[in-house]
Amino acid sequence: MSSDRAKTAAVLTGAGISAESGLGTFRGAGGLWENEPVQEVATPWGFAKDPMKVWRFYEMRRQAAAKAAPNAGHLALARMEEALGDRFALATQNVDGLHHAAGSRRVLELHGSLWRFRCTRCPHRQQNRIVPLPELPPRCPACGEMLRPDIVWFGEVLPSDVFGAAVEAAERCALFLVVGTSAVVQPAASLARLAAENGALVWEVNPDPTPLTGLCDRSWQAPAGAVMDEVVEEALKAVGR
Ligand code: BV8
Ligand code: ZN
Repeated sequence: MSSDRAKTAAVLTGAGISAESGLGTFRGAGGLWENEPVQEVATPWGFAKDPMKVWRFYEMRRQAAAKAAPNAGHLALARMEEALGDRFALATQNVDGLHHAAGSRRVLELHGSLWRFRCTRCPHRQQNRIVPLPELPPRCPACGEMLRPDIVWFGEVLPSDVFGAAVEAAERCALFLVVGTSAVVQPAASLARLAAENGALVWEVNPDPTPLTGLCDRSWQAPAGAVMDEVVEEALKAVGR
């Protein structure tokens, strides 16, 4: 490992890190996808077919996320950023905003955010934390057209600047942490393999095994909230505070 690589750490999180904040994960028992077929609520064609169904799904998620507080897992990662500064990068697949709420300042939101809308016709974008929304679907203040959640649905490309930054962080890091993701969604899940191919240590935190577990140098088969303080301490030792 060359000297400049010994300095940086990168993290990829998924729905599992928000589980202990009371937010549903997608796959697995009671998951979000169990009640709502993905095709109908998390794809552009589902939105085109029945925008109100999609808006009700996201309104329900906004209402749940508005009541959720960051847990020890989110807080540990905010402390890790504090300790490492720009030698740290956090990419999340989550759209709930809980990393920001925990104090993380630079969060690469690979799949967008529940708290941002964009217009389906003009360039208007907005932050929107109004819960509940007074009307569904929300309308564009600039052109009157329907707004959509600023979220990356299946079949849509990830924001290239955000994903590009995550790729760069994965390529240059000495340590890559994967926390709370089933590692089935691409291209986010590929970041861990990319880090490993570039010589990084890969550590995983997940109560269940995933397709990445085999390539990990260390794994904690435990809930993130219970072990992230220890994982962060070990990580800071591994990359040097
Ligand atoms: C793209 C936004 C292409 C919505 C999400 C066929 C057709 C079309 C596309 C594809 C296809 N086949 C493959 C693809 C690619 C597709 C894909 O990967 N599909 C998978 C399912 C096979 N990917 C895409 O479509 C991506 N775009 O490829 O574009 C393209 C290319 C060029 C040009 C045009 C197009 C877009 C992917 C993004 C989709 N949007 N979310 C929303 O959030 O509402 S993905 C969705 O899954 C969420 O973002 C979520 O974050 C993500 C991953 O899920 P996880 O976070 O891992 O959550 P999950 O429930 O799965 O797992 C939770 C884990 O936590 C479990 O392992 C559990 O054990 C663990 N856990 C539980 N409790 C805890 C815990 N861990 C720690 N602590 C705990 N307490
Ligand atoms: Zn508009």
